[in-house]
Amino acid sequence: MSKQISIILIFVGLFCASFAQNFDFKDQMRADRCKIVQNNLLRHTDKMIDAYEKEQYTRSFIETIKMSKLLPFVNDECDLTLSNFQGAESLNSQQILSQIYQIAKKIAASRHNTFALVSYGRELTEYIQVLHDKGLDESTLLNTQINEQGKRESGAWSCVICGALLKLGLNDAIYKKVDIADYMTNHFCKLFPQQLNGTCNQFLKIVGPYLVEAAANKYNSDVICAKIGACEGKYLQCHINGTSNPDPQSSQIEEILSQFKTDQAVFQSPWQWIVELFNNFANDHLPVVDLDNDGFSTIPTLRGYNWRGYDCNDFHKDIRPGVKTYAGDQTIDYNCNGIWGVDTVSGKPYKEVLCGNSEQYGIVTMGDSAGAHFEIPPAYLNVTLWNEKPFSDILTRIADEFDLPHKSGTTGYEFNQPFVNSLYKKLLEQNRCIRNDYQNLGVNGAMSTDSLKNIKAIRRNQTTDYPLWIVFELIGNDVCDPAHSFDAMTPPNIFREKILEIWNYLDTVVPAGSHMIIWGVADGKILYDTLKNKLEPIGITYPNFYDYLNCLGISPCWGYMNSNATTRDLTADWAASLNQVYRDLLADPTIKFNNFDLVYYDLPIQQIIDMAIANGYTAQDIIEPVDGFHPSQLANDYLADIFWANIKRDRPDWIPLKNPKNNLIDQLFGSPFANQNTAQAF
Ligand SMILES: [Ca+2]
Ligand SMILES: [Ca+2]
Ligand SMILES: [Ca+2]
Repeated sequence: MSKQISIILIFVGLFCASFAQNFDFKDQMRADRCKIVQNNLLRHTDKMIDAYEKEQYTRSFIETIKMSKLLPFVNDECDLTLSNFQGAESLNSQQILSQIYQIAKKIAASRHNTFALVSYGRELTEYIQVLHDKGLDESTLLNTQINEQGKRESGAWSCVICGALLKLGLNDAIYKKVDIADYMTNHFCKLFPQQLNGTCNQFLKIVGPYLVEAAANKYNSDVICAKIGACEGKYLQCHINGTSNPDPQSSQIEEILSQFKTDQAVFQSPWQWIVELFNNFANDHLPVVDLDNDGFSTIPTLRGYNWRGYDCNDFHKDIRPGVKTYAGDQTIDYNCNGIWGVDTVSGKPYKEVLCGNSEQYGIVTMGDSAGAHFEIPPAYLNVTLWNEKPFSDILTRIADEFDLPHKSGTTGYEFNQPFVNSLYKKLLEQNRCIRNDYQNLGVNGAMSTDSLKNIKAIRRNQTTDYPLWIVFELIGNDVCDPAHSFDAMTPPNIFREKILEIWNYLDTVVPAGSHMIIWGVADGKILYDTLKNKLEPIGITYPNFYDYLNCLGISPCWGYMNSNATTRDLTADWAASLNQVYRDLLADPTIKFNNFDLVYYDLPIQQIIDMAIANGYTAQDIIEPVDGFHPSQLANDYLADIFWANIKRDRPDWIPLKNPKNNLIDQLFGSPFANQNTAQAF
């Protein structure tokens, strides 16, 4: 038996011991919950053993942490928290500590290391303390090289994040009128949530002296990032401070760099821990906390109910949003719409009395970051707007992949927030019975060639569930990603093939009578025209910002976010050729699906701008200010109105009739438009 398996068994033993200790639960429900957790854990342990045998230690360790971290009630009821690792210490087992140390070392050696370090920095710091107490040397933990693959993939990101954060840090120090050394010691880590402090301090211990020295020598952020190794090779040519404000000669950078390299003892890429903040960790885009495995969750983030309707019973897979029929519906809210029980007057179930013959559609969004509503908060980048904790919500933001599906124009449900309006809201206004029936499958960076996998995360049963409105949108990545060259854009014939593949798959999973609304690929020329003379929140012009991201090779849309007019025009032509594929498909009488029909629209950017101006806003207000690319909150608001009006005009039969019982439902079960938390049907 390998050491790794032994440690897993020890963990399992500890977990089981904690179950044993808590076995005197008075509440049977709690015991049931713990049992489910235990089963999940055992299932998970099998996966872990498997992973260990394949030597994928780090992922499985992170998953274990996730598993124990992300079951909120478990912390109280089953005592399955990470403190069990600390329990290992109380057993006084040098062997266990040594194993934790080994695993931690492997985490440090992998490209996933910094995700673990950042997200669980506090715990890891505790481990390090324990290791230290046990006479083990923490420096070995830190003195591990990031593997080559990780470096290659993240080189540009480490450079931009270093550049941006350092520019911000230096701006902030100047703004606060504090000495840079004092700033790094006393302010920098406090900008982040407390959970990150341990990691941040560890990190500063390593790079802090270099930052202070560099700042004292009045190097700008580009030079400092080169000096500490965050920017290397070709990325040394990219300057966030713009070409009009040239950095010291590159030979000087090289000299500094070579000096740094001889000093450098620890991290190869010290900014790696922040780089990883931006990597998606939920690769399958399914809820992380989902005990009954029905695809719906009880927590908002990590693909939970910010993305898909709230699971009103996470211990029963047949109880979830969207279900049409279920035996025993008189006593159970089996479809989580908040409506259940029996009408005492008629003696019939409320489901029948209030929702009976009404027309019901769930809504699902399929596509990219625009559908998921990507946003980097502008306040992150403007030090004059910083409060004591400008990044206080960064963990939540990360846990939602920097998306705001709960505020999107398709599945948004936080109706009490400014400019939150959605097609889900429109459907809900027609019929309260669809409450909670939404799914947002948007994935940042998605394009036609990789979307089938994302879309398989849909949870719909063709026989037991209501039909869907499907918003199908891939508005940019096929002409934007990934290699910043026309050669990397999706050719129309491949686009056609991939779209058909996705639609054919959907025909096998969506209930009959569903409808699909297609948004075309954006003509993004308008972005540059609108923003060319404006300042990006970090304090440089958009053309400078675009050139910087293009230089690094990480622009979200090289073709449109480009100071070269010919490149922008050719990109728009390419987008038009892909939209022609949609038109041809819809015009072809041989392309038919059994379970849904389709309608296509160009993305109405000009119409959104016209609406913004008519309402006293500017064209700039419809674009996310930080990335200068995505539709803003205001644009999401208008998109919902525009597409609802389009469907009403062109496909009036798709609009469900207004349920005459809406007011009665609001009286009996509460209005979805009245409560703070409108996701939960309680
Ligand atoms: Ca569930
Ligand atoms: Ca459920
Ligand atoms: Ca119900």
